[in-house]
Amino acid sequence: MPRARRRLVVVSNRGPYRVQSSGGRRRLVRAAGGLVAALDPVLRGRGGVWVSTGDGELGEALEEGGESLPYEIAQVRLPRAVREGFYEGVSNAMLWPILHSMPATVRMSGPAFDTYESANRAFCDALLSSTRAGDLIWIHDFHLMLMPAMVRQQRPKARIGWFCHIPWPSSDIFRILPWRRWLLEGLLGADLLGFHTDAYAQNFLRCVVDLVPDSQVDFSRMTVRCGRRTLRVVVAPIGVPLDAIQTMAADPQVSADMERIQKTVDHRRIILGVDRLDYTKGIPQRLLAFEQLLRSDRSARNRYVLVQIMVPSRTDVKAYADLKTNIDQLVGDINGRYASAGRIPIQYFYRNLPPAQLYAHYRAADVALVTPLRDGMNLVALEYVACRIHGGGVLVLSEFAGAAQYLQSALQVNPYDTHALAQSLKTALAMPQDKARARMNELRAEVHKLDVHRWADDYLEQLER
Ligand code: GDG
Repeated sequence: MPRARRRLVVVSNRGPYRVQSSGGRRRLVRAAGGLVAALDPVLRGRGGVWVSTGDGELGEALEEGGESLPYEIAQVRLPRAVREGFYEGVSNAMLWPILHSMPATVRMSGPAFDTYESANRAFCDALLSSTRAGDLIWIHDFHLMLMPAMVRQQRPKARIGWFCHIPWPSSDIFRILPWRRWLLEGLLGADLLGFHTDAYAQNFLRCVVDLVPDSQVDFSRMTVRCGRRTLRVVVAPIGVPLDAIQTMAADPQVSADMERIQKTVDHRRIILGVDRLDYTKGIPQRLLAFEQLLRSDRSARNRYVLVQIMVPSRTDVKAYADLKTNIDQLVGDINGRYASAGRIPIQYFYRNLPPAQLYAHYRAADVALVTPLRDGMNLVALEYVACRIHGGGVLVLSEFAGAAQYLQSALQVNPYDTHALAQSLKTALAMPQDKARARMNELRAEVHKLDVHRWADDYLEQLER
């Protein structure tokens, strides 16, 4: 008889839903971003608990009835000063740029690291009080790197996994962090550490060799021995919920929306960008490449439109506010110079669209332009492919996204090279239908392999083993 499955406990900084109140009614809205997009379907399918920060409002809304979730929610309340230091001061201002190999954007603040530790401790306490021995604990992302060792100390026999949703840099870059060793030792409390690509996993192992002297690393087995414990490092590329996306994309309402979108842009061919507003996503680079296309070919403005969907993100952080201003100016400038009566070259949304509308855009787009300067995986690239249920469409993909390792049939580009990016865009737009279809079929086979449920099942199976 198969063993009963252990209960799954997911831990992440951001929770899956926030509560939106309007007209005296409360509604759950799913949080934007790749981590939630990946894990919500997993917990919906398998049940369990999600531990995250929150102010208790979500719990109240669920108790009130009306809406329900097929899994439990446990929330960690952080005092404001801790939350700011941990989230903005350390996670966003230091860890995010270092792990994305962009050290020039780092803002160091010494004392804030105390708040990172306090926050990890608060997560650990909440986890221990809302779970029992025997649960499978799966901690996510760079906000919670100290937590595996903290949990290990309290529950020596627990099964603890950690997954890195973003890239892992070379040891030369990682060592810029003053608390580098402390962070690594925090992670070494886990049993299984997951990364999207082999390069990230190898970088991590190299960091351990260089910075944690009393550990033993085996690169070919991908194990680290520390004291009497051995932990494993695995390459586990995340995917998307393929069946659910395809079903939704085929919905008649989505088809109607797709036609409406095409009509709104006067049946120009659509180039699509979808991102959380972030300086890692290469949004200005994309706009400049589109501008170059408009400049080099006078008829382009009558034939093509760039639809850019941008979800607000980290709006309190200065680097993000500055980026927003920069993008607004670029869009305004390009539209001002290249618009003709009734035809605006860039259609720009700065808001979170409902999934059905997002999928209608993926279906309407002739080209998806995914140009991150660096990105752990990039789910937008996978979602575009998943939505192409009738085939066709061209994916232009940055070679610096983790997804590029797996989506070899995309048109791969270096987003720093504006000229090359503009050339790839031209190639994508000029690609003969049969060639585009053949490439898209290959991409669809890859995205099929990267299904998010399989990703979670494989990872959790290895964690339980
Ligand atoms: C991190 C890593 C890694 C975007 N606009 C709307 C919307 N979105 C959704 C997309 C997609 C998600 O947000 C973005 O995911 P990404 O993977 O592209 O990027 P990050 O948020 O940076 O995610 C990344 C990921 O974690 C998973 O491990 O791939 O590398 O940085 O799902 O669809 N969703 C809705 N409306 C929008 O307007 N509903």
